[in-house]
Parts: sequence; C-alpha cells; structure tokens
Amino acid sequence: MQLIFATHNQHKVGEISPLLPVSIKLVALKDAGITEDIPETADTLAANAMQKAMFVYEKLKSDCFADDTGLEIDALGGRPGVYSARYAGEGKSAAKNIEKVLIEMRDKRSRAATFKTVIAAIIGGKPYLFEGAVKGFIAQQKTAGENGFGYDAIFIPDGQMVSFAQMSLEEKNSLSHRAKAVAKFIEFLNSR
Ligand code: ITT
Repeated sequence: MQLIFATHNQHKVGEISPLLPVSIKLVALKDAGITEDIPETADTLAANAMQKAMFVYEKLKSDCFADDTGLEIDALGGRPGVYSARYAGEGKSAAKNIEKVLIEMRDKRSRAATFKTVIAAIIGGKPYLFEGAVKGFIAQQKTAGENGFGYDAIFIPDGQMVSFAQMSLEEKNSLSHRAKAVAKFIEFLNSR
C-alpha cells in the first residue's frame, strides 16, 4: 500500500522509513505535490496530528498519516509539550528551544520528562490515532552527540546512560516514543 507522510521534517521520515514493512511505500509530501506549510493550530498533540493528516487527506483523498510530537517536562508543568516546535519562537530553532529549556530547568532538581508522539492516520477515509511515549530526564546541559534532532541532545531515556543524540538510529528506534507509536500503527495496518 501507499501512504503519504504529512510532514516537512526529514528527520521523522528518516526514523520511520526503516520501521515500515516493505509492503508499505512511503510517499513524501513534496512527491505528492504539497509544498506549503501545514497548519498546526490545535492545543493537543492528537488534534494537531489529525489536523495535519486531514489537510493532506482533503487535498488528495489518499491514505496518509501525520506525527505530532512533544516533550513534556514535569517541573515545567508539561511544557513545552504541544508547543515544542516553536518553544523559543517562530524560527523553530532546535538550538534556541534547547537553550530556553535549559535556562528554565537551571534550578530544578526534578528533571523527569516524557517524549510523546501521536500518529494520526486516515485509512480508507477513516481517522485513527496511535500513541507512543518514553520516560526519561533532562540533562544538565547539552550532551555530546550529533545524532537525532530537536531536543534529542538533552533527553536521556530512563535506564540509559546517554541521550538520544548519542545513539545510533537503531538504538533510538528501539526505545523511542515515535517507534512505539509506529509499532501500534503497523499492528493496526496488519490486522485489517
Ligand atoms: P511536522 O509538523 O512537519 O511533522 P515539526 O518539526 O514541526 O514537523 P512537530 O510539530 O511534531 O514537528 O514538532 C515537535 C518538536 O519537537 C520539534 O521542535 C521537533 O524538533 C521536536 N521533536 C520531534 N520529535 C523529536 C524527537 O524524536 N527527538 C527530539 N526532538 C523531537
């Protein structure tokens, strides 16, 4: 089957592609002819993911899905959460987002956080949601490691010694919020 992935974030494509069975052909937005920004104006991950998937479905009437992800930090009352992408402003700069979180977390002893991904899929014209989460904590400062993207250099999953930015793609995919949501999505597709 063919699935359009409603994202402009190539890192997400890079993480999800190797998790999909060969029977699923992933189609990038630009290959589906969509180059404009997709609005994400809702205030939950699920509603944002569905907004992105519906945007594509309404244009193309094809099976598609979107991923909305947020980093929820306990000591910050769940922020940046659904506002993760633009936490430090419209520029969506990962470096600035990380800097803002580290400043807000400077005096915080409790550093627990959860990465959450919600996948919204429209399959055969019907909407579905799949969630994945991983608990961990926020590092005192940016760790070494250039892998991953976004907040990966400050997130250390529980039970691990290193951040997502220090892990290979395979290691991150064996633990991550996104990989867990994708696994549920694949299970659903296989059960149809
Ligand atoms: P699309 O909406 O086009 O899919 P986006 O980058 O805007 O791409 P989100 O709305 O889901 O994606 O934004 C989530 C924010 O969290 C954004 O700043 C990402 O860089 C970051 N993020 C998402 N997944 C992440 C991951 O696995 N590790 C670290 N940071 C991540």
